[in-house]
Amino acid sequence: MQSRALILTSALVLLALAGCGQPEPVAPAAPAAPAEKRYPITGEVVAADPARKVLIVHHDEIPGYMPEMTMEFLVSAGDLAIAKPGQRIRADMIPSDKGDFRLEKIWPDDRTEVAVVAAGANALRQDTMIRGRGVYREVGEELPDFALYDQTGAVVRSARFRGKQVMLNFIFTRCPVATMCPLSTSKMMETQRLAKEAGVPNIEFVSITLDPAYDTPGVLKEYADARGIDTANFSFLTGPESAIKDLLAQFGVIASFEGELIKHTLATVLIDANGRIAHRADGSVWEPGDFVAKMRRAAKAK
Ligand SMILES: [Cu+2]
Repeated sequence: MQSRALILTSALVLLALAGCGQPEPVAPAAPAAPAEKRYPITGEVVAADPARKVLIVHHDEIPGYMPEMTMEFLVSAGDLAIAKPGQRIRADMIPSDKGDFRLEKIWPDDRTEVAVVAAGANALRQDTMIRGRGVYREVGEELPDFALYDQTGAVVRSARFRGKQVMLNFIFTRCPVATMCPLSTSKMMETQRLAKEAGVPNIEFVSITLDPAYDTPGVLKEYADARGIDTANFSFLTGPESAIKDLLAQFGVIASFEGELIKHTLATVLIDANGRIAHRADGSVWEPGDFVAKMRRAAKAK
C-alpha cells in the first residue's frame, strides 16, 4: 500500500529528526551511590496525609523482609491526590538510609479492575496478531477496544466514548523535547479550549502514554495538575505495557525505547461518535482550529 509506505517513510524521517533527546553527559560528582533496593509490595491504603506527603498503607507480608503491617510512606503529590482509603495498590517500596520508606510505581490493584484491564490487554494482543500486517488502522476504521487506567486510577474502557467525538494522541511525561510531547499537550489544551468556546458538544480528549513503565496514574495526575488541565473531558491513560505497544502499532506510532529515552513519532486522531477514525494528523504540525472545525462539522451533521 503506497499511502502507508509514505506515512511510514515520513514517520521515519520525523523519527530521525525529532527523536526525544540525547542524554546529557553527567560528570560523576561523587562515588556512585549503591543501587537502591526496591521491594515490590501490595497493600491497602489506610489514609493520605498530604500535609506530611505521607500515605499510610497496610501492606502485606514482604517475604524475607517484613511481616504485614501498617506504615507511613513518602509518596508523590500525584499519588497523594488520587489515594483512596480502602483501595488495594501495588508499588515498589524503597527504603532510604535515613530510615524512612518511599513508594513509587503505585498502581491500582483491585482484583476485579485488574482482571478487566488484563482482559482488555489480551483482546488487544489477539487483535494485533490477527490483523498481522494490516495492524495499522486507516482513517475510516474503528477505534480498537481497550481498557486502561486514567489519571485518577479509574478503569476507562473505550466503550465509554461511544456517542462522543474523541481527539486522541500519545505522549509521555518525561519527554524532554519541547517540540514533541510538551507542544502536543499544549495544542491539545488549546483545542479543548477552542472546542469549548465553539460549543462543540460531546467531545473528549485523550492522551495515552508511550511510557507505562514510568507513567503511572499518579504521575499522569501530577502532569495534568502541573499544567492546570481541565480533566472534565481530558483524560490521560496508562496501563499494561503490551496494551500500549499494541495501541501504538494500531495507530501507527513508532516508539523505540533506549533505556530511559524514547524516540517516537507523533499522531493525533479524531474519532467520530460512531467510533471511527475520522481524521489523522502526523507529526507536530497541525492546527487546533482545523480539528475544532472538523468537530463542529461532525456535530452539526449528526
Ligand atoms: Cu516526546
